[in-house]
Amino acid sequence: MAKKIFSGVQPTGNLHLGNYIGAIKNFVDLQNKKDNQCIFCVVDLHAITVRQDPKELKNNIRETTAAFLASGIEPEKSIIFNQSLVPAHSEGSWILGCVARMGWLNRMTQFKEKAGKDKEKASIGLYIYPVLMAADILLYDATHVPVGEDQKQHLELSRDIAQKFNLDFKSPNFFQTPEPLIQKNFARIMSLKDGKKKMSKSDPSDLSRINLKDTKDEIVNKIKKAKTDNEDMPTDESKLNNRPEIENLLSIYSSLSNQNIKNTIEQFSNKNFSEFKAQLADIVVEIISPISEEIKRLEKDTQFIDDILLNGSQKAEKIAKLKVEKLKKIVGF
Ligand code: AQP
Repeated sequence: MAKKIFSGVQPTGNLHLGNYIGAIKNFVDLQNKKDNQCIFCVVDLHAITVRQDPKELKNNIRETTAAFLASGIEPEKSIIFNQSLVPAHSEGSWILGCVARMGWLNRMTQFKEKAGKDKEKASIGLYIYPVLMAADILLYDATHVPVGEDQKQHLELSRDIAQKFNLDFKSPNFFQTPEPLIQKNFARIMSLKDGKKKMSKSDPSDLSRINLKDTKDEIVNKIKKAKTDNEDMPTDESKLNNRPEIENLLSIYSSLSNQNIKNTIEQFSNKNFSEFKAQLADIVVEIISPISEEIKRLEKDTQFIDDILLNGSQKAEKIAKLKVEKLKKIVGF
């Protein structure tokens, strides 16, 4: 069945291997499946829920777009745009915010993690982030949303909002209830320094992640320094228990070589860690370096990137504006 796909990435800098494996790589596969209609959004409205330097934000919007293109997302096949160019997202979000319940938002673990102990000082935007995400998805009648596991809870909230709206306004089927598309095995790539923490843009240690713009030497060095333990390479999956760092490195290798973790374990079971790490570095360099070089090349042509975004936003606007107009009519405006 044809799928309508919507997903987004925040232009918050330091795009990393977790974003690639958990999201962008999957976007490319979905785009290349027959009949899928894909919309990939640089979610800049989401980015400002935490303080951004305006100049850096502009660069990061272009960098994220360049990463999409360099990874294989094609503007001829998919709609690529940045969220702030389509006002319907903000308008829709306000209306949906009047449908969502405080109790639902209070359960969102990402807000708790990002706001930390001092949640009184967090922005309201950070708190209502999932409502904007619901608008992003629902305005395009997306049927499927590829996300990393960390976003699953937000997607469930989008479904709740859609259902409550349809019920409250007696408009059955006005909003689709979108399904998450979460990769089974490699949904969460972990920090290279701590296998219990996800690889993240905001980790203060650059050694915790492989950035999509890292050079070959940086990649090799980071993998060399990645945390392991004193035990041997595992010989089967049961030996991965309580070895999150090893599981993570094996997952990265498996994902990039398109094989399951069982095969990777078999491939390296009689090798030592330095041999495994050398081959892991090779495959990361092989996949990431061309992307990295292409991002750097594309970023220099700011006009080209801006044109792609403007073009994409015109296509997106056509769809989202129509839906918001219907939405306004239903609520009585
Ligand atoms: N470590 C990860 N493993 C797998 N998928 C990941 N994603 C993010 N980190 C991992 C997925 O990438 C997509 C885009 O993420 P985002 O940029 O919108 O925001 P994020 O999840 O907040 O990214 P970070 O790196 O975790 O940023 P900070 O440090 O600011 O919190 C999403 O589909 C996400 O699931």
